[in-house]
Amino acid sequence: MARIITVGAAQLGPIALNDTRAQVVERMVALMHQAKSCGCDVVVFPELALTTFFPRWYFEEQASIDAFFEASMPSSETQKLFDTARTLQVGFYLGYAELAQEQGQLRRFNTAITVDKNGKILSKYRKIHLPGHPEHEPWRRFQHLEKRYFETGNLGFNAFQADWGTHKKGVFGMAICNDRRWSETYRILGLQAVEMIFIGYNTPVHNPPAPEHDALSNFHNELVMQSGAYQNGTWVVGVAKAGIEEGIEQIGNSIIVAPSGEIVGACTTLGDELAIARCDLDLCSSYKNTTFNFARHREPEQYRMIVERKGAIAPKSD
Ligand code: CDT
Repeated sequence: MARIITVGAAQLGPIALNDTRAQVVERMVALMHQAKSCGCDVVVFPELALTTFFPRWYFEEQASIDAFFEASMPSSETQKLFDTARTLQVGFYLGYAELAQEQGQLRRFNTAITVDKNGKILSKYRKIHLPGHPEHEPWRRFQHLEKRYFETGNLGFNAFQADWGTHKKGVFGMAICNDRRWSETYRILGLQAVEMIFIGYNTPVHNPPAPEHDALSNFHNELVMQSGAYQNGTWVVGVAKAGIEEGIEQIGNSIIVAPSGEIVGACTTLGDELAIARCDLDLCSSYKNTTFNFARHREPEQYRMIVERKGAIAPKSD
């Protein structure tokens, strides 16, 4: 019996600086209702889905920064997402800025959670690859201050079991935005036999340090997720916060990628939109048991020796 998960890529259009959480949650709940009517088991929302992509702005006051963070999840403003999950029996992946209290210290992470059909948090991930720069760089048309506002995630890439219903059990993983450009993200999850990876993102079309990449931003978006899916025999669901947000153009191009590397579902607008696909998790084994049978064909000992011999880690630069 096939294990079919119907997944929704719940893309969001722009969120303005002064939009309230309640306004955004209403838009998300509308997408969840649409997802329910399409038979979805789970929907994937973008990275930092509850607010505008605030790392594009330099704020001096910590209080102004903290206004974008959630000190609890669910909070009074996000509780409606959890209630809707339970009522509709539709799970979700949600990206948000997390203000955590750990060992008596306030810590800030770019975080994602996966929530089951009963509104229970199944797993939490904190973004590991933080792009951008830590200091204000006034030459840029806009900033990318993730290295200033967040700490590197400290939870690792942990695949987890999720059971979305009869014949709907599988191994899932999460990543956030820039993580999708790194092969390690997929491979660490692939080594844990992941069958579907959820990824939310906010990607400006313009990359100030490398404007020559701008015209390739959709191509690169597809390239990394398609190759990550194929090379690890896993489904990948990548979802954007899209469109012109606070004057900055962000890519859409939310896609659902099969273990073959083929795109089987895609958003076509830059606004709130749901793309769906019926994903057979058993398709993963066709790749995991043949071309990408890790136990048979990977050569980790060789890789280790090559790295040790050549010192093959590139020096750090911007
Ligand atoms: N949010 C995030 O991680 N965005 C980065 C922009 C980097 S500039 C190419 C991304 O990798 O999409």
